Amino acid sequence: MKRRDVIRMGLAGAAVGAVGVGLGARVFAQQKMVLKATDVHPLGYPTVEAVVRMGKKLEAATNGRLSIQMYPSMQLGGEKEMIEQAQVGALAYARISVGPMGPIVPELNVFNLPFMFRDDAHMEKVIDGAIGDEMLKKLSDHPTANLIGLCWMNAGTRNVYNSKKPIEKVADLKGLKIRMMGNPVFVDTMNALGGNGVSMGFDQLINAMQTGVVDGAENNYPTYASGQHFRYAKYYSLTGHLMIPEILVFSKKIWTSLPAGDQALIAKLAKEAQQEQRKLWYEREKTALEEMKKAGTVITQVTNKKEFQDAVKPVWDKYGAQHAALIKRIQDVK
Ligand code: GTR
Repeated sequence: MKRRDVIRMGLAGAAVGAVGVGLGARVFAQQKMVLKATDVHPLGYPTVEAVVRMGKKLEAATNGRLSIQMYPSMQLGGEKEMIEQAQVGALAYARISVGPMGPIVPELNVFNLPFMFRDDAHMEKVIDGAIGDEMLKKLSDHPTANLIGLCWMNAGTRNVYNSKKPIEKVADLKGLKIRMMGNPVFVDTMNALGGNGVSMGFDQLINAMQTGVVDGAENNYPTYASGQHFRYAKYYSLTGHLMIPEILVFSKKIWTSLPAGDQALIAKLAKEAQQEQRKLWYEREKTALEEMKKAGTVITQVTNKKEFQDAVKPVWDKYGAQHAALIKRIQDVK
């Protein structure tokens, strides 16, 4: 068998698998390459749909040479696993929350502080502007993260839900075991609010709610509705404690094997996806809320938001102090 045929065979199975063999980008430029992408959410979810649409554009722009194969619904594991797979080049695109990226790139943790953004418009101005670009670059330039930050996506506001009771005030959280994303800032946030924050991957959450390992979790409407979490935790309270953008990352290992033209195309399409996902997001927030109501979710307003904001002050002291200048810049975005 000729060397070229061997390469072809490798590429047919998993394009990304061939990256490690140390061949020049010139050889690959001619070859078909299927870029694997993954997301914890199901097909049709705004983040998934945006990446699927991006794949179609990529395919059209390269006459089918580059395409994206989407693995939705945690088929490749939770977000921690997705990050690891992108880092080693086992997949190309991972659409993850900024949540689990905070421990890897410290500056990103500023987006993970409770009550950091005033509202969606504020968050969008930050991610669409200079700070958003700088943060993506920080990630891409990070010496050991091994990821390229491509773009941001909307993820609305996260609220607490549980199987026991409505949360109206901070004291109502006392004793409740609430699943938080794997990042100490979130566990500390829940603990500061008087609950018991339990760090856990998204892929373990349903089982944990079913078995009572946790009493609930916290998330935006679309995640709660798409994951049918109302089946396990019907009290959804508008605590609004976190507003965390999503991030689309790309494996640096695969990125560096691509010719500059392909890199530029992938980067451009990602920027377009950032805006496209936003439209899908607001539509899905509305339908998710309807699904929640139909499913009998008990939606509760908190009586005094400031009480919640005051309670998380220790989290700001612990995680925000070293990023005071960046925080000020974010707050100054009007
Ligand atoms: C969702 C987000 C996911 C994941 C999940 C979680 O809002 O879209 O990427 O981070 O939250 O709580 O783990």
